[in-house]
Amino acid sequence: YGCLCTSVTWTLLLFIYFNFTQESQPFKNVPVKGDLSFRNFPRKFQPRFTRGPGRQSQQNAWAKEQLRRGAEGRRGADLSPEMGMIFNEQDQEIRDTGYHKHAFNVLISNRLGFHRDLPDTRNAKCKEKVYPLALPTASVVICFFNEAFSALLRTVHSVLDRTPAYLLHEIILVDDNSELADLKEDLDAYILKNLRGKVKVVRNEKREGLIRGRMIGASHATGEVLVFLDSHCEVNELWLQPLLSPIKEDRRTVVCPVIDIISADTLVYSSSPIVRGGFNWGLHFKWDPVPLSEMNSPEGPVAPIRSPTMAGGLFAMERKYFNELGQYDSGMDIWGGENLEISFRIWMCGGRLLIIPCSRVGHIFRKRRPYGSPGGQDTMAHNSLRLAHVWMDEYKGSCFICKPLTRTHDSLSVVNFVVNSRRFSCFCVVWYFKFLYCCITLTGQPNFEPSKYAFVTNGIKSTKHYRKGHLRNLLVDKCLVAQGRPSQKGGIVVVRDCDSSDSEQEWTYDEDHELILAGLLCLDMSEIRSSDPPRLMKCHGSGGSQQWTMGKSNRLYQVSVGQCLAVVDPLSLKGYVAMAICDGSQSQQWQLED
Ligand code: LR7
Ligand code: MN
Repeated sequence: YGCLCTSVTWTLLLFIYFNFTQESQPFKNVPVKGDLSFRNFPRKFQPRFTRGPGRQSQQNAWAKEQLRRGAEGRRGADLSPEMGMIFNEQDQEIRDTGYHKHAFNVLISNRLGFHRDLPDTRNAKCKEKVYPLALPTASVVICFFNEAFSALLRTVHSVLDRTPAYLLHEIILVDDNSELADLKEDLDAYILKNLRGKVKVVRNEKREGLIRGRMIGASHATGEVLVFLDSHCEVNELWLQPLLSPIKEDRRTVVCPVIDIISADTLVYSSSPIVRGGFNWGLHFKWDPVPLSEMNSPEGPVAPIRSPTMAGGLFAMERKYFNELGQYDSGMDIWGGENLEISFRIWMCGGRLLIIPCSRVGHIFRKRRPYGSPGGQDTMAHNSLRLAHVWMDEYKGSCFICKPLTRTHDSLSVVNFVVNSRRFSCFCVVWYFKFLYCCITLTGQPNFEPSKYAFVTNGIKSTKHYRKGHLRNLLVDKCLVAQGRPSQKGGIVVVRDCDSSDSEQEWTYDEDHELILAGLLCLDMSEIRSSDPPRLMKCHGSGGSQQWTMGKSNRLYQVSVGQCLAVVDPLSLKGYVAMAICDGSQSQQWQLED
């Protein structure tokens, strides 16, 4: 009797153990590198599964996916497209409000957590370089306004994970009076629990904008060098030493890392080409190719590059030099223009600005800025006007031709800043154009024709591998076509009777995972509302909203939406299609056939 009792108890215990642990810890048995398991993240960032019978299979699918990616480590370059998969309404909600508030895929950002591996995008020669051990210490200053919590924390942790402690004096977060409900409490709680003593938070009582925000951050800093970062960055391997070492050699050197690209739709981290900063007559920043004359250093591809301007968000500068040079123009509001202004000031007043190819930092490039200015003003125009009045001298006129509106602005408020800045002995703008931007034409005007600097980013399409054919839905046995003309931008797609002789029904599926109808437009998903149907849009070649994967069970999976293309109502003659949670049903099965 005793024996029976013991074995019943054991069976019961085992039963409870397996069921309970399997349910609450889906990744328990998954061997993964690093901390791939979501159990390590705050509850809020763990994937959510629907209750009920489908739960186990969702968890299994996730676990399998983790396993697949775990084998490679969670490297930013080869994230699985399934990373954005939508399982339920909560996922949908996180994704849609994320795009709305932050203009990038917050669902994937949350799933990535606060740490991840990144592909080492440096030139191989960088690994041979040695840097002095004794370098100035750094205060990293990160301003943020309504940033997504996971992106902000990944920025902070990437710095902590990849910076030698003895060089990292402090991290200062400047909260620019963010309005998001939980951000303040979440951040305070997280720092108290995990980052006490490592990260300082400074809070602005009113919205100041990133320019005054950085000045406030700098005023709290006590390290020798200020390093500014945006709040949605990830620093790469050995990023800081290459920045500090030229500053140590010459304190009037300001340095920028190469800004690698983190995709807003997929969070994939990829390498940027080596380019330098320029600008146009509208006083907008742009990238220029590096002229051959600047590339003849014996160090070759890893040598620092002189750059006329900086992008603005990511740079390092000796703290005392930042103060001596006059910090920023505190009359500039919210966003824009400060990067060109400080660039001109650095060069014209005896400093230099370098891009350091061996230092790499990724930045999430969003398609739009997710915030405005408090009064709705065009702060870029306001700030550019100040910049023109302070620095453009005889070239002011050229700027105002481009931006006639700004001419009417009151220029008195800049007088103080001019007087302050120009108390240094600074060169005039002609010097800057002639000796730095080196593009004075015969007429004496600086030459910024865009065509001269036209920059080829994409390879030639015709050399790509692709598949061609009709896209037949297996449930209704109809083909995906344009509702109107296939050349009509913004048009929706529907299913109609297949006609194999009709070239307007022909899709091309290329290496970039684009679906192109009749060789004209790409099938594209709106970032804001994934409940909108996909539309035909101009191909942009940067993945995300136009990236579709085919394969597994014939589904057409949209990477940035995390859903599958489905026929809405099989019985309706309208033939509408829409995105839906992938469920493997026949309405979601498509075949590309010749
Ligand atoms: O009112 C604000 N208060 C803030 O604290 C507005 C913004 N911010 C914060 C914001 O949360 C972010 O961390 O300031 C930082 C920069 O703002 P973004 O990310 O909206 O700017 P951006 O990346 O679109 O713009 C680029 O140009 C700006 C001009 O004012 C700044 O210099 C940004 O730092 C700069 N970003 C980069 O250089 C990254 C690479 C982009 C390129 C090319
Ligand atoms: Mn930014």
